[in-house]
Amino acid sequence: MSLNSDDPNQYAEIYNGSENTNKRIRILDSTLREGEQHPGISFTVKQRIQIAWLVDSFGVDQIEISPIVSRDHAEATKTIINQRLRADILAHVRAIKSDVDVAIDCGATWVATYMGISDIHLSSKLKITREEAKIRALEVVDYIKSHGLKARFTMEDASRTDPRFLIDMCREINRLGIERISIPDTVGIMRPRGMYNLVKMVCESIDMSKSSVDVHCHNDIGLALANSLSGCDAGADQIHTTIDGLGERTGIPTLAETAVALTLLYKTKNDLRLHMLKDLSRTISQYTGLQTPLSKPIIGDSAYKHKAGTHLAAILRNPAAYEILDPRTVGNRRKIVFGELAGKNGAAYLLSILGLDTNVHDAEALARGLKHLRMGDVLELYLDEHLERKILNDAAPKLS
Ligand code: HCA
Ligand code: CU
Repeated sequence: MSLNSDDPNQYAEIYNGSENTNKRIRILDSTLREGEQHPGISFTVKQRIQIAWLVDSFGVDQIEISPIVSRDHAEATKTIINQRLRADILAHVRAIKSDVDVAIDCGATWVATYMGISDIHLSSKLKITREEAKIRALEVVDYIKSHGLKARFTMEDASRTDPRFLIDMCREINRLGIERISIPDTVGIMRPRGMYNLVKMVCESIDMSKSSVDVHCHNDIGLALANSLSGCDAGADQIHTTIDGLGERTGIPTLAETAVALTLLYKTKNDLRLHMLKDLSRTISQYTGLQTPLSKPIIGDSAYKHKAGTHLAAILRNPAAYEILDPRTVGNRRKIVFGELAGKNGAAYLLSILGLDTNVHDAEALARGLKHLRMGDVLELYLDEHLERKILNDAAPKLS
């Protein structure tokens, strides 16, 4: 960490600490699988192929898709596998041999299989005993491995599973030489410390030279990304995301927030093309017809919008006063709102960009006028590159 007196984030970095920074944390994007489980979403085959291309060129490590949902899901899976993208393509199926056969028919080289192993999933969903679940899981993993394929096994509802049974399952599956084990917080009930303890327990129970651990955290209380990062602090090395966080109910971590957290806070080595983030979100929203909330971090339209007069005054001198990164880094734009809170500094700036004199009297008069504006008729401006340069070079207009 460099203590450069010009770096406004330097003290925050001291509190964040350097534990696990630089550790390579991978991203699996599940927009095509978990994302399609979001109410009202169903992509066309062509859209699925385009999404795979996009997240691959963004730089994720793995892409997950379910071939068993329908014929056209299988077709999309097959076509995407044939594209020979850089990311691994995982066919996500139930822990049932006939499902694995569908994945194999699609030409999968990676199969991700899942089974609910908490007592409530075993009794209410699968209607089998723990012993039967274990036999089924081991047979399926064995079956995938006997085809020479790479495999992941998901301990669905891990956070609500009896730890003794969870450890037993993880050990047995690890012994079969599975490449990855996914530990999901399927219902989003963990707090960060809980996810840490859960993942640590799993990592300490298995031979990590054989299997690596994924975290898949649901956002029911809004803690999905915090919990995922905590799981990585405890030993996992891959986070599941979707574009805009789409998924069952309230979804999982967004690709954008995860990618920025890893790059900015964890300084994890990667070649993610962060500047694609806003466009990825825009494309998905066109495909789904769902509007991305304005306040969504990183890619929301208000993510770099400044309104209060005190904020404007500072932003006009140095945007880092209220921004942790340059919005262009993530393909977004800074916006200034000239409304009832703009104050005389904001008003003076508005006058200057309109090519008018910036004297105190006019600025105050304009600020008073702006006070009468209410939501809806507020003036909102993007700063084009010329104006952005002007801000940084000239700082705020001087009030004469
Ligand atoms: C599901 C369950 C899952 C699986 C996660 C994973 C979960 O909807 O099928 O395979 O890592 O949240 O447990 O999404
Ligand atoms: Cu899930």
